[in-house]
Amino acid sequence: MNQFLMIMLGLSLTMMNCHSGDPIEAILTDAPNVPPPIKRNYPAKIIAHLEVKEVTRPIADGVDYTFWTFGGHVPGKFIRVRQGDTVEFHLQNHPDNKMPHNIDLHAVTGPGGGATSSFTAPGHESQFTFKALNKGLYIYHCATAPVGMHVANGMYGLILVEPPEGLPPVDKEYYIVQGDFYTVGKYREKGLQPFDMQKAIEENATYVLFNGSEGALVGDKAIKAKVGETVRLFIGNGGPNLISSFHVIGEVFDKVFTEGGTRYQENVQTTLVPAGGSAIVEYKAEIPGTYILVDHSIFRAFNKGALGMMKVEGDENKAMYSGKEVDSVYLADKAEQTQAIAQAAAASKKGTLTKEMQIEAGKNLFMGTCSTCHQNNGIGIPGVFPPLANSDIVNGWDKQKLIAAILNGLSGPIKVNGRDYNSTMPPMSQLNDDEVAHILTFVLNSWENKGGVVDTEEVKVVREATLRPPGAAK
Ligand code: HEC
Ligand SMILES: [Cu+2]
Repeated sequence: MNQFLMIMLGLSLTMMNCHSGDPIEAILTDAPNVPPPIKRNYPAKIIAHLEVKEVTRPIADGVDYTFWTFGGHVPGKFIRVRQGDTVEFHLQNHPDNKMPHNIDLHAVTGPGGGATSSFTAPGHESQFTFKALNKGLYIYHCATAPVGMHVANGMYGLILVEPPEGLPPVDKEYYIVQGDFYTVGKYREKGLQPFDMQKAIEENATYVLFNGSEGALVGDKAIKAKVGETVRLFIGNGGPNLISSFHVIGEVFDKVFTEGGTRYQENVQTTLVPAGGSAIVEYKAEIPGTYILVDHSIFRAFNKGALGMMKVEGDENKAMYSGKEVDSVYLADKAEQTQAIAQAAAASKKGTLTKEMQIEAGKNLFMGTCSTCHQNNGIGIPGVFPPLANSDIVNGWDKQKLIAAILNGLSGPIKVNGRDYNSTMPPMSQLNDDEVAHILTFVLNSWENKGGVVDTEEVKVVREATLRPPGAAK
């Protein structure tokens, strides 16, 4: 063989091993959206541009937080490549940012997963290239000191390295990442909340959230599917601290690619997603309704925000699920509830809160908090839970005493409307000052009670002036 032919052969072999065609600009998406499946049957050169932006946006209704993000949102943009692709990565640090940042992609084999090559000051751009050697679903995150703080501020996202043959087709794919957040103020305490380093060190999360804000996957932002469709969730956990027990109430996962790896487990109820790890979850939507996504470390779902929704539309299947009895207050009306509460929170921040808004928010808070004992209509259960409707206590006690009863609980003998009770109402000081004010305003204006308004300041004063029993929230 002559030399020329040898060279030609060598060249074409290199081309085959490496990649063919022009470089492709990666399609990146914001959660819960996922870039389209890769249809290529050859490895390519991929160019990815990811811009770090430090942004202030709501973490909960009426509560703002300054997030550091890969692309403007938490989680960062979803990156989808094919095993064998060569990725030319551009990390851009927006000139308005205050901090230097970098990126560690768990899909990268190489020092720091790219972090050592991507340290970028504000107004600069770094570039490095890696080959996607291993298939799987990987977290990426910032690894600039203090690393914990960068991660706690929302600097993480997912990169999927598809197997060469692609993933089996499904009808719907979604992108969800859990993260824990640490604010100086309590859960839902309004205003711009700074990061709390001490709470982060103690792993005492104020918020545990899907996709970076309470309600990111609730109401009309719920993920959707139709009866009969197959659903694939790309789940990540950015941490920085907590492990997720990811569960969808009312679904069994047909397949879980545990830890985002190659093998799947079948028929799983709850899957562990490590901090800095992932899982791919697949199931078929079979019964219409609203399904609640939670971290099954359940206080996180009810008291820290780790709650999302999937809405399934389509025909009932009575053989599989009768669809009768249960309904009540469980969680199904969370969407409506959040809306009224959000409205009141926003208005109170602007100083435009009205009694009507308080009553509406208070009603929604009452349902699910107080109604479990005092019943939806406030009449209680004779001999067990006293009535709030037309109650001589509600109408006789002053506001301070009512507020104190909610914050600190009540026990011992009490006569309500001529009937004796001697039981215990637990302290509900986990409710914030707004919430207590709304609930009491609702109670005072319902069921023939005397009317009136309780405002946040009055609750605050009582909270400061009275003692919580041991074990109650502050
Ligand atoms: C776990 C059950 C339970 C929950 C939840 C509960 N209560 Fe009570 N509540 C009681 C009991 C029991 C008493 C009577 C306590 C006693 O015997 O001393 C009571 C008493 C009261 C009273 C004084 C008596 C009356 O009937 O007027 C008020 C006011 C009241 N609760 C309001 C509330 C409000 C508002 C909420 C929601 C924030 C709430 N409660 C949640 C069990 C509960
Ligand atoms: Cu950073």
